[in-house]
Amino acid sequence: MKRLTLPLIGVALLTTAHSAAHADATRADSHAPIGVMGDHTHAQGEVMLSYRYMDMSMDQNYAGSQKVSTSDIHAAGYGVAPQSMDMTMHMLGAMYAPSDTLTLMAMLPHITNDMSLRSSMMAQNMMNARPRFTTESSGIGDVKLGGLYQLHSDDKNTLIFNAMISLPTGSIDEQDTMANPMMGEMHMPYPMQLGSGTVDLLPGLTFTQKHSRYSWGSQIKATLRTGDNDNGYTLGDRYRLNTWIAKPIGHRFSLSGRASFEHWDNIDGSDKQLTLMPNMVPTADPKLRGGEQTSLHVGFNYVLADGDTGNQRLALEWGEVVAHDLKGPQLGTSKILTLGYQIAF
Ligand SMILES: [Cu+2]
Repeated sequence: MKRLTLPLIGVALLTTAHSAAHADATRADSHAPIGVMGDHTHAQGEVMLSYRYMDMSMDQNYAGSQKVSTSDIHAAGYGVAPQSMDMTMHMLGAMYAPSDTLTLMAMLPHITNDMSLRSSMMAQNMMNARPRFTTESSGIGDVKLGGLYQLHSDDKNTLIFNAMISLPTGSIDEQDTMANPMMGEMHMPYPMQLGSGTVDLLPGLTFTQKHSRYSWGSQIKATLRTGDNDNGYTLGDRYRLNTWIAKPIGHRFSLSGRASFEHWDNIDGSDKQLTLMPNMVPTADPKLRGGEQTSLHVGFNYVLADGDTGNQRLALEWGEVVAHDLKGPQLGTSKILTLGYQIAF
């Protein structure tokens, strides 16, 4: 009995306090924090175009939740240890609503990966490895297409079914010069490839609730790979839970806080183009790719204009990963920055 009373009182209070709340598309927090995708649908006939810039940085290796140093990795017998990695992404998005309940969506990413690595003394002496080197890959990533279907919508609550797929448009044959420049360009390990190489299903559910003084939402999404790619492997499935709360300040601005939990499996099979041995560098080992991370984010949405020039928005979100549990040694993400511009008309 006691367990039920508290939430019931809570719900009753919120209902009375905010009974005047109603759906308002121009509210800054009517869109989720910019790091969340597929959180909202549009009214029939509406079009939205968006641009996002994302930066993910990694600068620490982990095995489980323990930090692992470069010398630990060299001591474990690896000739080369990744030091840091930076992934930047430019993403164009388009949304169109043929009806109030269905919004179609497409996303086109352009990805740049930069990795810094360090060779062990032994690799330097025995294999002419450069002490330090960087590798880079850049190009179009996997295009995502699909729809967002509104399962339920009232003045306050919205439930969306996310039905997207990811197409293998990103390259899985990226090459660069490795530790020994004499060997020329070589096929790069898994994290430096730009796409999955498989058709991936991206189902999800997004719930949002609006009150007059705040709003919150929660989204669960999966990335489910189908089949093997042309190089004979399948990236691990991913699962992500996002929960956020946002507070409007004035008519055009909202502040947000978000917590995200992500789990991803190891790679199935192994890349037949990869000549680097898994005991040379950890990134070449398909069994050292799985993991989990929890991140916390703060951000804002700002409605720039709402009128003849369309509903224009600017948004920024900055996040930090606070807990890692990685099959390792594996580089863990430390910081995530997302910047976005959206225009709807
Ligand atoms: Cu939109």
